[in-house]
Amino acid sequence: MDFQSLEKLTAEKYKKHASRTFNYGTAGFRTKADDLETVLFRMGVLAVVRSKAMKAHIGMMITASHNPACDNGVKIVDPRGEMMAVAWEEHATVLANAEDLQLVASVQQLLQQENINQQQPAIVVVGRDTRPSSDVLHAAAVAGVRAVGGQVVECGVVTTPILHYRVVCANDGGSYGTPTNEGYSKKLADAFLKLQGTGGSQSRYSSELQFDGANGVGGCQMSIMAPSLAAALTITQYNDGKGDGVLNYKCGADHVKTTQSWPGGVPATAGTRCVSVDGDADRVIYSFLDSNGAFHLLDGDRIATLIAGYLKQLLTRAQVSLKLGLIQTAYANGASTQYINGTLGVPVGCAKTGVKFLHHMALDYDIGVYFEANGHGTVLFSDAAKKSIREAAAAGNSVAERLCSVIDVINETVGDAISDMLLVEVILKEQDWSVEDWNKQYTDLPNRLVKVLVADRSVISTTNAERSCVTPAALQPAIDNLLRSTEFATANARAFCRPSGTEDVVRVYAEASTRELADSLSTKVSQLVFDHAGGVGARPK
Ligand code: NG1
Ligand code: ZN
Repeated sequence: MDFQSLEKLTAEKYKKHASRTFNYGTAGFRTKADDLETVLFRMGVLAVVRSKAMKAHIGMMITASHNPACDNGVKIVDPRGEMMAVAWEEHATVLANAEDLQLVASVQQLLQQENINQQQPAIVVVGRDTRPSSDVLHAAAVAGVRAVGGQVVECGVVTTPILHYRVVCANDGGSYGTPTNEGYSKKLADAFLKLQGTGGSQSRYSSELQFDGANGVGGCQMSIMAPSLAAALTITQYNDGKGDGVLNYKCGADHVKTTQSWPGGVPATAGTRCVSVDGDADRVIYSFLDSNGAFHLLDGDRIATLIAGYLKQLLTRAQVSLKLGLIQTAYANGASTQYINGTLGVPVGCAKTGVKFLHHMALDYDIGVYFEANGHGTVLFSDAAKKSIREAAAAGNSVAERLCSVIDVINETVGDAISDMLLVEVILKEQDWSVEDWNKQYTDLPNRLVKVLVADRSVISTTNAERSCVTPAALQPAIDNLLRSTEFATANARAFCRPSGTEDVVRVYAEASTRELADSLSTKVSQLVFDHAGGVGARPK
């Protein structure tokens, strides 16, 4: 490798900002866009090194997902579509923080440490969202890749799931799908239309829906795909990014889920499904207003249970024996876990927050459904599972044939709002369910998710998939005490706290049988966190 160009660009164009430390967290680097140009340049370099190490195409997605429009970020995607291996997060952090004059030495050290063949060609697949800062950051990333002799495959402005899809297709010679944006749209739309057929005599299901694009790239992608879905789905788009609406502002999946309210910019039409995606379209949330105008949320837990229940039904009907399981996090509503175990009879596991942990646990099953409550999730099919389903289909089993199309409509490479939406629509139509019917399957426990500011969130450490605190030592006993008190002991109450991996806050989650109790529990646990873990500012009340 030749480092002249890297040295020159570092000295002249991509000088490091003084006095800022960057940390590659759960979602890569994510912060105010103004601070990120140098980081993106360096991540271009890192992606080249990772590509040489893996002898494969590596992905790079420039986005800050559901964060405000002024933020941005970057995630590196490994060859099979997973988040970059945890061991390399530290390498990314080291490169991002190296002094300008030390950068080349840091890269050389990494090459040596990982025993990388420098002659190995490197290819980086790059995508970006619609943020105002994404173009400049994209230019910096590409400059970084090229500075050390890497080749760039441009995806343009795409959703995060398209970028993951493109990385996977580029590495497997196209067997997962054609490695282009059009290839992605066509694969999903074809599978969807095949599953929906034409017409049908549904009395409860309606093919009409409202789509809230969060004023981001999900809106753009839906504009591309809606015409090809039109035979089976009447989509009216809002917050599609074409007007003057601001990205993620009072709309989109994160807003709807966290505020538990109807998205701005979407007409309040009773009984119509509203599908909200986040700023990079890897999360999806459904909601609707009933005839009294009351708001109802159908979140990731609800989507996961719908999908798991449906897959179980198909496997039984197809008489294909495969191990199906569902993975949630501690944030899953207790009522959904109860429903999965009790009513659906599907085994359920709990993973730490962060897609990579859910993904990993889902691999324990032949068919692993994983979803975060916030609407990020997908389904993974093992190679053996695909083989037995395909063999059954080839032998004339029509349910297995349907399962093959279900596999094709799913984006296994990462959580994908549009793919998940299409699958939900397939299931609702096949069950002939209205959105109210879907909502009736179980009743969510009222819950509250709040943030507590502390001086140093790393004083909190957790165990048991983040459901119990280990340190500060007195915190968990205090929470347990509270949960044992007469007020909460018989109220189906549950609460936990953990340091966020993406924001400088501690998150507190509480649920209980009534809204009042859930709110009161969340306040009381927040006060315990504040008192035991060095709260700053005003004590929660
Ligand atoms: P943190 O900030 O670690 O809670 C949030 C989400 C995660 C995940 C990541 C990545 C919640 C409670 N947490 O993580 O589920 O989506 O962001 O974007 O929703
Ligand atoms: Zn996202």
